[in-house]
Amino acid sequence: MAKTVSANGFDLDDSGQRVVVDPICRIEGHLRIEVNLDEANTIRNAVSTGNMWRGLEVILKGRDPRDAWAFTERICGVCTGVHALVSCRAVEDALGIPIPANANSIRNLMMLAQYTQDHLVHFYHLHALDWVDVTSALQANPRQTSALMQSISNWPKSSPGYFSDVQNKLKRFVESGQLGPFANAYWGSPAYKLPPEANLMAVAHYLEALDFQKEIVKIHTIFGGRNPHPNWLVGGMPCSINVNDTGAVGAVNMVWLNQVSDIINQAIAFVDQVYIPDLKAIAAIYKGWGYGAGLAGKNMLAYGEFPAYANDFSNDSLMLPGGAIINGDLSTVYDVDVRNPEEIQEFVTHSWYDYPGNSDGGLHPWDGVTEPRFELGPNAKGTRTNIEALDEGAKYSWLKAPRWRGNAMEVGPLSRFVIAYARGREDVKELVDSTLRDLDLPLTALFSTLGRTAARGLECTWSAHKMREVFDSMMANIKAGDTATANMEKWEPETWSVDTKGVGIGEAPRGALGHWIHIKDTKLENYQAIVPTTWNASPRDPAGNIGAYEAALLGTPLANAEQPLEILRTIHSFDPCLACASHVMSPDGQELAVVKLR
Ligand code: NFE
Repeated sequence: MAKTVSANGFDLDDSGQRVVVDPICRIEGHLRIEVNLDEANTIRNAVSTGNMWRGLEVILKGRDPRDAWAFTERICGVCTGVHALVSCRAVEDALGIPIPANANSIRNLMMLAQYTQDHLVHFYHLHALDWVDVTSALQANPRQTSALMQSISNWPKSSPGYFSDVQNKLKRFVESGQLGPFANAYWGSPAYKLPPEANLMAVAHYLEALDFQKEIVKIHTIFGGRNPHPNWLVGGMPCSINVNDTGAVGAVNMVWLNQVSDIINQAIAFVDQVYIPDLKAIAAIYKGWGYGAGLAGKNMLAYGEFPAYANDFSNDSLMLPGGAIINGDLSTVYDVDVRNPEEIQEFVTHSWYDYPGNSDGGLHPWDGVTEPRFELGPNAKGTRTNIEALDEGAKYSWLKAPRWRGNAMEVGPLSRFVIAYARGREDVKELVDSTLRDLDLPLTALFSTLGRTAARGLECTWSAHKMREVFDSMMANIKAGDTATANMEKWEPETWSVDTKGVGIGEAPRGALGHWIHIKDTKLENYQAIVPTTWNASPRDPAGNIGAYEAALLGTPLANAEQPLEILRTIHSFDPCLACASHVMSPDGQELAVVKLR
């Protein structure tokens, strides 16, 4: 192939050295990235491959639609609950079931808690080590780390003694030879730029965040009984509210509600006093590293989330609006109709699936087909069980290629914030503009790896504060005498249409999420989910558009081709979840690749 231009305008050149990173660690699921480097070690071609098969659609066929949430929720333990939520929405849409106001508030609270916890975990535990060299923290002066911390935040854990203790803990880790979560990274890469003191500060917060994140998800346990995988209900939420219950009934009472309120306060404090100051400190040092735009600022998609009013998914109701931006024109935000067969389609020309008649055409998810067919292309290198290089001219991923009106799209916190910004949402504009002002950066700086990372942090503080708003408004409703949490009017299948379709959409932490269902004779006839990582990690489509990961890697120079840290930075900025995007295993249970841990 050598030099070519993708249909969406990216220069590609596959003539140079091929570098394979497989598996990409510190993500959920299994992802392989292959790139070609030019002589200056700059990425000129990129190939994103989900190397597990997604079988869930097949498992759901013939089941009771009221149970679907419990199956789909188990797609993933990270974005736990989001698949259950959109599954309930899909069934409610198909059967015409409205939910009560309290159920809407509880769903919003659970999703906001999910965003807050997920973004926190992503920043500290999945992404920070792309910027923070843990080994350098051993050289830090704890006194100077303390001074640094106190200059950016009034978080109480900031004394020299505290940072000295953290450093000693880290030393013991290293001396024991059991680095645990800090094993297998590209330590010492010249791409790391933080001074040792900032590295020590970040390590301390890595450990604090590890401890704190479990508090946030107690909101799930209070309203949904457990985490991961809390309980949901078609028609509402499965918890009753009784502020006067002494515990005898097992309803959510004032004790539990007060605990939710306390957790919200703690989350706001941690995010605003630890996460955001860390994010800004790290961004200030790396802001010259402006790579990783890809589709950001060009083609971005969001369905929108957090209906302020129950059963109203219009942009007037959604706290984060939906829409699509095409070709970088931020002055026009298109409405997205997920029911229109011309808008959202999935293609499998470069995916390990077959469509009827080997068609290269796209299928709307209501008509979606999931027939696996694994084969390596003629230019692949290696064997089926030890793939050295894939052939991106042929089938090369277990992910289908979703497209909006034929366009590859980026989804996620950055897309949500850019669309909210372009739609003139003042709360989002204020957060974005003040952060860019603090960092002395233009709006276009958002369209980058660091912009993606920053947007996730800003959305985390937005979510923590939104929890307070939603909780207070729910309490006002309860105090006014409305305690309903479920609508069981259409629970019995005899009340359902014989043949009906529905769609549930929303925004998972990683981006736009949709479940499309077809119910026939009270059973699931077809079920298709298109998840955020399928959009972002998508392979090429028959028209030749490359996906968001592939586009974002192009043009990035590697400081050292043996330590491709920069690939991790950009891929991690999307917070990949291949468990959501594609799952189970090869259709015949065969090993698909021999992998090296990095
Ligand atoms: Ni498994 Fe998920 C989120 C969903 S990702 S993490 O967020 O849906 O593709």
